[in-house]
Amino acid sequence: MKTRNFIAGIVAISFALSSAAVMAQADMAKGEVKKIDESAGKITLKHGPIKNLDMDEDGMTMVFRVQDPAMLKQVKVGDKVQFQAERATAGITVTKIEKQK
Ligand SMILES: [Cu+2]
Repeated sequence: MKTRNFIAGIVAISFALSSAAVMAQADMAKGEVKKIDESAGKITLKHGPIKNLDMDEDGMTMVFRVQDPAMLKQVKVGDKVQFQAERATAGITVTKIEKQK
């Protein structure tokens, strides 16, 4: 009986983890790289809605800071990307970016 509860617990945990991963994925905003400024650590993205920033409009172009300048090496102008951004004191900052698959 104890073993069965343990297994049920594992199943519940892995289910919770996988749905959290799905939610994180759904939180990614879509965009297109318009400009990269490595020396300033900035990227210009034409982006779709960004739910966590209360940006609902589609096709808005704006400049973002990047959390880590190395992120700018992962993408190039013209790439379609998905990304996460947060409001920080220094400005809106991209915390994660990857090419759209
Ligand atoms: Cu915007």
